[in-house]
Amino acid sequence: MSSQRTIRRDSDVPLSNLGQKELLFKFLIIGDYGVGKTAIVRRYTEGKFSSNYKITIGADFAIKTLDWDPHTKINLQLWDIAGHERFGYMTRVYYKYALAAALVFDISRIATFQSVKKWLVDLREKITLPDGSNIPVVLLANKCDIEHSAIPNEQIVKFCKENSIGSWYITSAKENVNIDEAIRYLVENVIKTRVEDQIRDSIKLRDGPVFQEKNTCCKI
Ligand SMILES: Nc1nc2c(ncn2[C@@H]2O[C@H](COP(=O)(O)OP(=O)(O)OP(=O)(O)O)[C@@H](O)[C@H]2O)c(=O)[nH]1
Ligand SMILES: [Mg+2]
Repeated sequence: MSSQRTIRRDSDVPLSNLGQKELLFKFLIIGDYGVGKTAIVRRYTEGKFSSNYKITIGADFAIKTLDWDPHTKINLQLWDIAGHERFGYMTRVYYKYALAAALVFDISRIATFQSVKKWLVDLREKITLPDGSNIPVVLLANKCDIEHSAIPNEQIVKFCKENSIGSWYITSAKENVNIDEAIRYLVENVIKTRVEDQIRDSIKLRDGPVFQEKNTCCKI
């Protein structure tokens, strides 16, 4: 039996009568266990927070639709990846087709900041954009609402610079601090890259050789 499955990736679906584009973006939320990944996804997609800790097994995902501009609708898929090491062997499967990632640590647990590098290396080893470049990453220092012996901002800034992380935010899923802003940063980044790609492709097309259409037919 032969069947062909088309995988939709970051695709453009015209909404027929409105002349609108509908895009699908897959984003990853990664970082050590207990740092607040599920809480961030829940805050962003449902506007809710719970102080109960329920470990994520494998991965989970939630969708939020954004009316980005009058011509563009974005279906944002947030993949909430389990932080516990025992699920680590599965990450390659979950990372597939992701366009961006939020890397989270718990500002009150320094060990979770020390793990950020490991998560980043693992991510970049396993996924690149079709042109070979790294996917955009934002770093989130979560749980800023609780008492913490702070990791100095300079240390975080330095880490981002040394590891080509575009931006970082101090966040709280509990008190809804900077969650929307951080995700928005990633969406803007992905859109910017798409536009640059389109411009580059159109330049390539204009510079490329001109093929004359021939009257050919294909036999299979
Ligand atoms: N005070 C405070 N607690 C938070 C915040 N975000 C998450 N938590 C709490 O931290 C605990 C762990 O949060 P989760 O979102 O389940 O952590 P996770 O990163 O998804 O953990 P895994 O699924 O095991 O990888 C829960 O008890 C949350 O309520 C926050 O911003 N502030
Ligand atoms: Mg979780």
